[in-house]
Amino acid sequence: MSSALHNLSHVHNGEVPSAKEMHFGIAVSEWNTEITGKLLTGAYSTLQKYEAKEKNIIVKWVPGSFELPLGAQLIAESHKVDAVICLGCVIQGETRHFDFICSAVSTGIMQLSLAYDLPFIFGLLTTNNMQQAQDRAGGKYGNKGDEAATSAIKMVAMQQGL
Ligand code: DLZ
Repeated sequence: MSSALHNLSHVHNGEVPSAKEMHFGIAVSEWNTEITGKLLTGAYSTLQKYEAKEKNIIVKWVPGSFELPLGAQLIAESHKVDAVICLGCVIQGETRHFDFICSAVSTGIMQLSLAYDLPFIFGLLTTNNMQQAQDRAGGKYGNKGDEAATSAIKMVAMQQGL
């Protein structure tokens, strides 16, 4: 979990390999765009920081986080990608909607990874309020998009190295 001790934008374990020859998809949710736009900026710029080419990064928007697994699957089926990064922000409300969305998205993304033998990365913020989301979307705890991008690069390198 991100905190004062774990900044999402810092690479904590090992070096990040070059992404020069890698292809990425990014599925991003329109809900809480104020946050998800920043996650997208973080993920995109981090991929570029590690040399991914713009032409090798495809971005597709979906209506809400619940649609991220299908959106990611459609990207994987229609484009040559080595990994798909899923970006969304679910904020706790008064109803149990939060629990159902978070559970469905996390299970859906994990199932995609195993079914496709491809890294589908969980770049979802699941927070109690907007402030916690802002803190993790380029705020004091870094950017979940950065973390998702470095995870994607590391997993592609790991898979290609086998
Ligand atoms: C309906 C809904 C609600 C209440 N909250 C969020 C949220 O905080 N974050 C998010 O990404 N999406 C939310 N949604 C929309 C659902 O993810 C989904 O798009 C709709 O239920 C339609 O399937």
